[in-house]
Amino acid sequence: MFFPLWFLAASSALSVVEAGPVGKKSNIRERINGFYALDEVDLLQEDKLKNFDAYLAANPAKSGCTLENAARRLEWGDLTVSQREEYIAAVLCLQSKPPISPRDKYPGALSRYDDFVANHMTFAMQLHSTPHLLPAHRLFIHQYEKALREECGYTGYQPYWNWARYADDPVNSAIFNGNMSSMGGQGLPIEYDGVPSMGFEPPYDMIPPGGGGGCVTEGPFKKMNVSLGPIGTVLPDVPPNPQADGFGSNPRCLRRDVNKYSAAVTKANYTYALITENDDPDKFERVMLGTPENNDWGVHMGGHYTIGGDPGGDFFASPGDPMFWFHHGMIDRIWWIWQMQDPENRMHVVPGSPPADDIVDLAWVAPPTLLSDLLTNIGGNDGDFCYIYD
Ligand SMILES: *[C@@H]1O[C@H](CO)[C@@H](O)[C@H](O)[C@H]1NC(C)=O
Ligand SMILES: *[C@@H]1O[C@H](CO)[C@@H](O)[C@H](O)[C@H]1NC(C)=O
Ligand SMILES: *[C@@H]1O[C@H](CO)[C@@H](O)[C@H](O)[C@H]1NC(C)=O
Ligand SMILES: [Cu+2]
Repeated sequence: MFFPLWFLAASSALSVVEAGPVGKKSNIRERINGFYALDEVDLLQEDKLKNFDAYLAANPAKSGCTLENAARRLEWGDLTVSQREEYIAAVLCLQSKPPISPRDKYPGALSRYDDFVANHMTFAMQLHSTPHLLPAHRLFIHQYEKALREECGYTGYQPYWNWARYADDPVNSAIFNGNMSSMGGQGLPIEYDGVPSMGFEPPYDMIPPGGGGGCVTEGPFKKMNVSLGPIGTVLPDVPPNPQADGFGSNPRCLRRDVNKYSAAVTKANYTYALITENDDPDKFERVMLGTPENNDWGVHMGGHYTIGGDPGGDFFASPGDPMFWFHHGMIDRIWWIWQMQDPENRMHVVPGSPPADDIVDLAWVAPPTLLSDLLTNIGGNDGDFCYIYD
């Protein structure tokens, strides 16, 4: 099966900017980074936080979660090298623990890490449906973060990937440069045609190859076993899964095509326009997922194919690349900034207006949860959500 387009398959600056004196946020940035300037989306977030603060004062979370006591998910480039190493060690730990997903159905899930991949493959359609896309991924990331912390002793929170910081040269970034405190490098170069984008007009009908596509041979994940899938691979020569459903054991290397052409649509001006120009929730989601009529891939596809490869470019098995969580963290962050522009009206809406009793059920990853309780990061999920992006 070939699913080059995420949404079709689901059917449906570097000048230094003075960070304002907005609470701890700017202090944290100044303390640990001093390297990356805030971009227009960062500044929008800072500005809208004031709005959100006032909203929370009038509508406090029952759980007692506040902006002050919320966990802070940091951008990868704002972590210290030792914080990055701690995170990486936790991911490797999860990849070394035995799985809990049903053994008979998922023989290819070789680790606790793979449990999450198998889950995404199983629930791909519901995870990506409107209205589930944003809230269900929020829950999915949260459970992953929890597993890193509770099962592998990680003391931080899930980092996110502000695509814009690295979009000009992702291969040489703190995320993908391949050193031992990066999330692994570019794949070895292979010959392939790139990723076809059905429904788009030339030259946007193809994401050109980014110079990789083969095995990742540098960094902490060079020995990683990708086992589940492929189901919807975008690369040649990925060995087929022994089971038709993709759940058989198929150990192979992690492959990537870290891709600046795809990254070009994730620069800050695209994300800023997405957040500020789409008041209607349905339109916000649609523009995020890509609009063929405008030949715009959308930041969601842009980020996925900046990673590309196997399983990163596979609609079903994409969480098998450890960068998945960073990308969907950024998507979650964008949703939150969109909400903060008008919290009175946006903290309780989601694209597609689901019925009040709509349930998100991720089986072994999380207990069944009311979708309407997943719409706020401050006190949602019965109080279990209490985090912000910094
Ligand atoms: C890896 O590269 C990043 C970004 O250039 C750098 O900050 C970090 O110190 C490097 N880590 C190691 C272990 O060399
Ligand atoms: C990958 O899988 C092979 C075959 O199952 C196994 O021998 C090897 O130890 C695994 N490597 C890692 C890093 O888990
Ligand atoms: C973002 O900026 C680039 C030029 O740097 C421009 O080509 C592109 O159209 C802009 N995108 C949006 C959505 O404004
Ligand atoms: Cu997904």
